[in-house]
Amino acid sequence: MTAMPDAPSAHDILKLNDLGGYTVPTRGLYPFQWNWDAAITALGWMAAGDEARAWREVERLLEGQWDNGMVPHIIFHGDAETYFPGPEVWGVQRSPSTSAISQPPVLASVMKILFEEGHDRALASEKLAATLPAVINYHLWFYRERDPENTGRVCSYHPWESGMDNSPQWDGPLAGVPPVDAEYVRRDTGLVDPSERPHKYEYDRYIYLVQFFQQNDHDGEVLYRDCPYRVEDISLISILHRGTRDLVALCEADAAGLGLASTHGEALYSLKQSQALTEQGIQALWSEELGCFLSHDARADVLLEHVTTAGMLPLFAGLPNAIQAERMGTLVADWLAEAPYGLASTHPQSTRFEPKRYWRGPSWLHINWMLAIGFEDHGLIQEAAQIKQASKDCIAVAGYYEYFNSVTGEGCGGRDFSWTAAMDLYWLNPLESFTASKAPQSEVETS
Ligand code: 9WN
Repeated sequence: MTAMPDAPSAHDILKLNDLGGYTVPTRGLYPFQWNWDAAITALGWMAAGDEARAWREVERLLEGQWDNGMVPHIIFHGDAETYFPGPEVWGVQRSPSTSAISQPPVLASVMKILFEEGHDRALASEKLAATLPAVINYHLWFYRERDPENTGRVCSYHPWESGMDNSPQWDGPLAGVPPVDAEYVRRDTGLVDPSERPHKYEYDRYIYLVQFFQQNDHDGEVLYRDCPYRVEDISLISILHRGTRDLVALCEADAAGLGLASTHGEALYSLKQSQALTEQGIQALWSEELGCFLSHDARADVLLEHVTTAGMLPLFAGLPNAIQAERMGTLVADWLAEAPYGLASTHPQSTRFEPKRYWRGPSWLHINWMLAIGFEDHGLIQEAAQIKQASKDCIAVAGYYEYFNSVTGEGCGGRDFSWTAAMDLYWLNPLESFTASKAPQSEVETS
């Protein structure tokens, strides 16, 4: 709940950003539907009392799914001049046009929540049955295409695929990517303060990769072999793992009476094998010295030694053992002491910490939500509560911005932002009408 007088409410923001079944993250800066934004925003629609609209968000996102199962990171449902790179730069020939990479698949975990907490049971069962097969294919695609060697650690081909675009984690691997050999005009820096955005150095390489995908016809085998950027991304691995656990649980509990476990038996078997691989493979990414998990540059075979919120996301997936979870818990107090409007995306003691530059230090509330769930799942209740309070403080100071300066609480990036509004509605300050109407009887057990 924001303290700003006359500011639009969180629900108003969702309505303002609604372009007809899909919600743009914010007007102008991001005029299309983004993958993990859409999932988080669906929670907001449900919490605002519009369950049908929440499921519609999911359906519209799945309109962008490729035949191979990938759900892209951007779905270009309409035209817009205010974003670069748009559909013509990605060059994907399908309708609706899309980008050619994905994003952290928090969708399955969100669908489990929509299903469990929605009180229109008939709607929940109908929509789950209609959308779940596509999401199963999406997860199968991730493991098949992005971990062909069965390491248990899927990789990403672009910093945008992590959703944490200019995180210090990617500095090393991005240095191995050549700059694009063409002129281009960015739109973002004309719309928000450039000191809150990535540098040209990074954009030159982001765009090189976009061209590289196109030049190689998006061929999975070629990209795995030749893409100059290939990173085992700890947040992607963790969010995928949690999502797979939630998918399997939804099918096996058969709470909707849809017989999903038998219809998708083979797929579930394969997903469970992938889960087992990740449970083993993740340990290669633990840093005993830093006390958190790390991403890994698969091309250079180097662990990326930066303490970031990404490195704590294995908690969300139930991947750390009890000792590792405790170690991560001990980081939180210091982290918040130096950057109280946390949790800062990069640890404030890092030499690369920049409190207002995008993923190099600001706080992002959907990440906080996943971390709070993760700490709570591991019995670290106090850490979860601290992260939740810090998130409330961000909104109280600045309102519904895209992200927040973790030292001052100042709002950064786009304003009237969908996922921040959604996190307020669903997690931080739910309306009484929503909490009173939850349907606890439908909860599905996750093992
Ligand atoms: C590139 C929409 C997206 C988020 C990402 C965030 C930012 C895009 C950009 O905006 O990325 O995908 O152009 O900066 O980093 O996490 O999904 O909100």
